[in-house]
Amino acid sequence: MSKYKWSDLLDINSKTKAYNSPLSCIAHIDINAFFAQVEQIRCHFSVEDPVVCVQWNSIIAVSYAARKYGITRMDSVFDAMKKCDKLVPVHTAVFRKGEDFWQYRDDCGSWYIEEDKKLSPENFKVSLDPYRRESRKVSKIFHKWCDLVEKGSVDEVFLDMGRTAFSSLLLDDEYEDFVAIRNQFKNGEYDLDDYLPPLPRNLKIAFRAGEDYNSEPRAVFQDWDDVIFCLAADMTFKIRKDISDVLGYTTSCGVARTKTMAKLGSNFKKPDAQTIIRNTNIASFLDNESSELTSFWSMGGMIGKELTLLLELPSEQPLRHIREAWPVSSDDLTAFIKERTRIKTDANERFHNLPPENLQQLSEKVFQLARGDYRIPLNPRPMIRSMMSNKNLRGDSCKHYQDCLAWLEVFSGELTSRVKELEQEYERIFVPKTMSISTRTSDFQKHSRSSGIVTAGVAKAKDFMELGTKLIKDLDVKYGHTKGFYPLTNINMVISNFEILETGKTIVDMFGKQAQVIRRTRDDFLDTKDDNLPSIEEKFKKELRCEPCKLDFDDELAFKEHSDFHYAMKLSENLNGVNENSQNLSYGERKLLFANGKRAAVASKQTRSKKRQSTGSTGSIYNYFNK
Ligand code: DCP
Ligand code: CA
Repeated sequence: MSKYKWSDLLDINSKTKAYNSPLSCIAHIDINAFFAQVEQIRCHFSVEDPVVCVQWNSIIAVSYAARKYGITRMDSVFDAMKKCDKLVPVHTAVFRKGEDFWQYRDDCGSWYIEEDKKLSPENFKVSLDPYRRESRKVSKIFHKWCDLVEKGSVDEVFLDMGRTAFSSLLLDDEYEDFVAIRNQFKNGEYDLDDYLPPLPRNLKIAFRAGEDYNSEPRAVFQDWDDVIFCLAADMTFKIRKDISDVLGYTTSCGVARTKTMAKLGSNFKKPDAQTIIRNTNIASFLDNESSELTSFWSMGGMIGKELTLLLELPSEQPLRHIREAWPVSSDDLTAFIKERTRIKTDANERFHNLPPENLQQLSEKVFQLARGDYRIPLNPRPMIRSMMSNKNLRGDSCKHYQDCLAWLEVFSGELTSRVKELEQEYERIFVPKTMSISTRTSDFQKHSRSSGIVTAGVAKAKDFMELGTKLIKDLDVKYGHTKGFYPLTNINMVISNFEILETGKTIVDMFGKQAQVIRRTRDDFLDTKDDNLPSIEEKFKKELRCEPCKLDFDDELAFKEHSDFHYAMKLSENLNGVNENSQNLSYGERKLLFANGKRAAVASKQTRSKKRQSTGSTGSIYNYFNK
């Protein structure tokens, strides 16, 4: 008998419940030596060429071929050239001062002898746009395969593998090992509180060589979680192959039950590898692979260091110590942390990153992290709050007002194209409402000015430049004549307070409650004459359509009544059963309920009993999804 229940399994088929299910399965995928791979592929070098991506004299990404020479990000390009005489340094794209577009200047860089090829930071600004573009291409592939993707950074994502694993196990016919459980599921011969059946004997599925972290080693397939990880690993392999086939990038991947464990997994073997940390191997992974509290993402900074000190964690197997010293609940750990904080405070030792009001929450987190059980949901659409274009200035590159304008030109160009990219990514219009310009003098005096952005429509580079000019003028008038203001050491432009407007007809609010979405089309804003703008009411009118019934409504009340009718019907079907032709089912519900063309009458909730249901019914599923 399995230790997991049917409800645990069904939970992974829900985007909102999956991360919390005992059968949760998360993948983390990170692109190897990202910027270096982008440059290697763009410039048609081979994987064996020791490419490094350079910003001025610094190396910001090291290809795995270059790592063989002991080159790291800490080396300057000159140090790296000493370590490897075949080194292939490639400089990032750059904006030239006074221009609002970026360019690659592939025959330039600080390592060239000719002065005019040196790309001085006084006259150029690095552009990371090419990497963001590649990142978006990779994102598209992730979204093609997976319905819940969280972008961790420019080159890493978390994927909730719940639905794909669920489908592989119960809906697809690809894996012949699972005919029995699939039939049990399709015929509704289970109750949500039942334990899952034992694993079939002699499973044909298998992990690829080296991908199952199994240092002890333990039996590979003990329960359904192992099966789910294996099916998910099959899928992440396909996703990674797709990325490599289409875009050429190699990636590393981790698969585990939580985001933090999956991230440790992807970091474990690089490049071009995947590591699966099954639930049974979590403790041995954490203890045998030198993991510390600070190894966890979000614990890497001062909080992790202060906690390590406060808890007096040993240098050997510190996480095992946490599990063994506080075996039962995080309450004991909280009490311990509180007591230690009191003693340390009395001794005048301060822990600035451990405020008392957060201790309970923090100790719960530590308790769970040490067990590989810190569960947090994936956030598919983090809300964009602001966007900055920044330039650290050297020497005399910004010694008067005109120089400031030349940099504002660069910032306006960069921010406009970033807003456009954001619009393409989210299929929404983003209108920033606030701008601020900040400056820093050589004696670290900071000044800034901000203002609302008033535009007739979509903000354009010209608007940013105009407002930026006004703001910098204010600063110049007030401080420009004071000693030490020029030359500036930093100047930046920040746009924020985005209004997000819908471009299409979809009614899905991508940002949930994080932002207010207003429904208009981009064309509305590109129209120069305000008289041409359709009113919001008119726009809403066009949206009053019931897709299942293919009916348009003229007024909102009638539309609402019609929607209420569907809602009532759905409730009724939930109680009394549904048939395949119902207009109240979503595509997903229909697919799930009537998979493979099998017609399934749904039993009513009232007749559902604790007992197994008879064949021919998938009542539990439907009721379950409608809870
Ligand atoms: N990056 C940077 N400066 C840093 C760290 C990173 O400019 N201090 C950029 C360059 C990297 C990209 O971010 O290519 C992704 O960072 P990673 O930490 O993921 O490093 P890499 O992808 O380069 O290497 P790895 O294969 O170890 O992930
Ligand atoms: Ca990376």
